[in-house]
Amino acid sequence: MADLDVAVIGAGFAGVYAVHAFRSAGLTVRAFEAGSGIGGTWFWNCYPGARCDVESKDYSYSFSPELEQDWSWSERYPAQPEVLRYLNHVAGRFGLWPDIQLDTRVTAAAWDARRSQWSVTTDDGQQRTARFLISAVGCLSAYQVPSLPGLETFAGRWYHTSRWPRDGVDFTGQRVGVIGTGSTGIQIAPEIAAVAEHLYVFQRTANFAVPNRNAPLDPDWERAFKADYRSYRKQAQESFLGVPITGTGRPALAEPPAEIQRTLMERWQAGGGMPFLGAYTDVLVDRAANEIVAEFMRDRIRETVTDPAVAGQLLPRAYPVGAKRLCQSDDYFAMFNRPNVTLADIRSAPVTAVSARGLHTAESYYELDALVFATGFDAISGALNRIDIRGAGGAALSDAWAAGPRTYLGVVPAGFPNLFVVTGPGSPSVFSNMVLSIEQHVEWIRDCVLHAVGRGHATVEAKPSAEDAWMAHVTEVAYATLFPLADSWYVGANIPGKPRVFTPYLGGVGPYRARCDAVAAAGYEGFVLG
Ligand code: NA7
Repeated sequence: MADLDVAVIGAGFAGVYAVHAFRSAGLTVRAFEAGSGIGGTWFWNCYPGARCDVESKDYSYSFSPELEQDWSWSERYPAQPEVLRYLNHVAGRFGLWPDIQLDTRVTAAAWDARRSQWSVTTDDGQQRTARFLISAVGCLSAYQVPSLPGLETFAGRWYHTSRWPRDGVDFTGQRVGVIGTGSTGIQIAPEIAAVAEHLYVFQRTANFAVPNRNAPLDPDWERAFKADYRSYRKQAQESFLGVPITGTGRPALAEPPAEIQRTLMERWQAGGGMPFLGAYTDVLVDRAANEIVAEFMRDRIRETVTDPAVAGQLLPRAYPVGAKRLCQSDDYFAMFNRPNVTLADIRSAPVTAVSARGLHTAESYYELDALVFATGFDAISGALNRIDIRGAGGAALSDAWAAGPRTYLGVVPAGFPNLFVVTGPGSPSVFSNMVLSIEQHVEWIRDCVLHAVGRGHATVEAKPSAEDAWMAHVTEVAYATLFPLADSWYVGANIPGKPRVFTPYLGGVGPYRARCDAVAAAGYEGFVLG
């Protein structure tokens, strides 16, 4: 008899909801969380300026109408501390703490075929057994620091944004370098510029960013919105991104140029990436349409940044807009008008070394007191690959995923019985409102487990043929778009040596949910229940 029905790895949005969902279904469950608090990515990424790029009304659980009504978000886009407060509120409100074990990292998990259970090892030396194992490790949790020669000799302090000191860092009067200009770099740089003596932004790839137009939420708006929250959530579930967006429904290439400019400007003024990119139907599938939107955005940089040479370096040209995660910021480009900010192009003059007092590039030397890595993550598969997971016959998950991560239906890797991956490779995950996709996955996994247990089955396995067919479908959909053209973390291009495979599912949240439901309704087609 296993210690637990369900063991959950991680206690971010996915792990917290999994504890609630399985416990409410009458199963014993325990989440093991490496952090000293819950929140996952929202726990670790506590750097200044950290903010969600999905609106708070969407980036919140929908499973409880009462929670939805009681909780009030203070801003349109929630800042990291507020997201963390929300998750702690949820854990308290639903009494989840007894089933969440903090400060405990899962280091290994092995399938015991004889007993049909997982044996889960944690870094406190304990071993637990569970009938089902659920990965809730998140898509962006395995952070990466580039290996720069001489970094160990640096006399100042260096930080990765995803392991930010919880007491904060005072950069007052310091010369600070930030490496990385993705979503994180773009959020943290203006915060540092506001206090540092000088900020050097080391840019390898110029990025697109739309304004947030973040603002406090008006209580009257909130009251009116909440009166119909249920039907809004339903629209979200059926939508493409997990957020209801109203586009024009027309291709840009069929629109008069002046009309395109008017539409884009209207959406630019309103703020937010999804409505902006979703204005026209062809922007993410047609190079020419994409270029119209890209040029509109370059014009906004040209008119914001006063030094034309700096503006020129900031113009993104390396990839189609949207093919990397679209950044959102109200103040990033204007920051370059400050006298204490310097942009350094490390594409043309790469970093060669770090020494005691600063950073060397092929062209210059920058004296620094502190260095900040906003260099991202070994995304989607990195966190799971760092755990020694052994499935049927002792096969390692990291071997099964050596040519790229794979699952059937975005949730179950073939060869790993009773292992479910929340927002796994092959699911909409990072191309959707994550909270909504997490809820959909957790509920689907719960129902699958209850179906198996209720019929006396000990195991749920994905057929290898079903996994092959699903991943072929994921690839086919992706290659009908412009997404694979960018060297992004979506394809693993940010991690040296990682196989270039596009694994998020671009078929849309609504159609994906319908597919998952159809598989369940057909008695879990593509799975073997043993
Ligand atoms: P990202 O989006 O992966 O951005 C990382 C940034 O760091 C990006 O500008 C990279 O340049 C740069 N980078 C990475 N490695 C290096 C090295 N070795 N040298 C120089 N520059 C480097 O991570 P974020 O944390 O900003 O955002 C991750 C997600 O979190 C985001 O998409 C949202 O969904 C939330 P590159 O573009 O690769 O040339």
